[in-house]
Amino acid sequence: MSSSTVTARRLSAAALAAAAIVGAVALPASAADHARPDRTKVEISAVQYDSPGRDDRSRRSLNKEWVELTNTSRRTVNLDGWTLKNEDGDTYTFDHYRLEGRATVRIHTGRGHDTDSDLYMDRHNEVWDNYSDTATLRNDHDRFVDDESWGRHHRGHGGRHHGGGHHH
Ligand SMILES: [Ca+2]
Ligand SMILES: [Ca+2]
Repeated sequence: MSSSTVTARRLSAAALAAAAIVGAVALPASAADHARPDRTKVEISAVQYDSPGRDDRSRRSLNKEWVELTNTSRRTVNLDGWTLKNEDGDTYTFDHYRLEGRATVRIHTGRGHDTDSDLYMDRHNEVWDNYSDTATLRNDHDRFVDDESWGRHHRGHGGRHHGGGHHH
């Protein structure tokens, strides 16, 4: 195999996955190009797209619909200006929020008071489709960071992502 394969192995799995999804990120042409292995590592770690129980658009129901982001690095990441978007283009923009190293934040759909561990979109309608949707996270330069799909878009990597929903 060529030397680019060796270089590729040094990239983290996350970086490779991101590169595969955007499809536009070129791997280093030579070993002289650094692979920048220490990029910020914030990922969508969980999605509860189907709020448990009846979806009645109440604040309580909307806030049981959420997305969690985890900072897998040790360093605090400033999420100011980052966006979280659904397939319809409904967008939540982070406002002066800093996610500490190894920390997880839950972004609820409904109204509420933001804390270090919980943020609220203040929406009056659900944002994540129960059947099929994609949550996409982009940074303040509108660059792809991570996404998570479910339903018919599911890319088939093992178990299903049923947001804690139980069938009755
Ligand atoms: Ca939903
Ligand atoms: Ca439900």
